[in-house]
Amino acid sequence: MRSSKVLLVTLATVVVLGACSDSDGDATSTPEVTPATPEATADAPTSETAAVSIEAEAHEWDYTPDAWTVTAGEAFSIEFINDGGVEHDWTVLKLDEDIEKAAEFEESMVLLEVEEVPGQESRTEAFTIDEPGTYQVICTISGHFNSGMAGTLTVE
Ligand SMILES: [Cu+2]
Repeated sequence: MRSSKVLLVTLATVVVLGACSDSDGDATSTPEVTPATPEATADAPTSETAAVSIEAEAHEWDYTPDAWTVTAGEAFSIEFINDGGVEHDWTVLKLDEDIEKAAEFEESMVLLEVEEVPGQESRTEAFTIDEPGTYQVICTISGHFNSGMAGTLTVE
């Protein structure tokens, strides 16, 4: 009994010592391997999320720019920057749902939207529109469309 315990302790010591000298030997090669992995994984999400990025800056009472173009069936990301002092949104209406005054607007006309962003804040979202066409973009916050917050999203 006693002699086998001693043997076990001795074996464990050899394993620990062996592990120590092993990791010391690998120490020089480990840093070379590590940087390659983050680079490889960083590339993958970028190509997945959106090939095209557009930007819309909101002010009282317009967007800059007020016309954007994206590709049908391909994801795009929209960076919506509210440079104004009150909340604004960026709402794309369904094809052929163009309105001429805010009173015509109904929630059922909405294809997609970057919902209300407070003044001096921004948000980036990604969308995909499959059907080519010319889509009307409006700010749905009361009074804003009538004051001129509208634009055009061309999907081609
Ligand atoms: Cu607005």
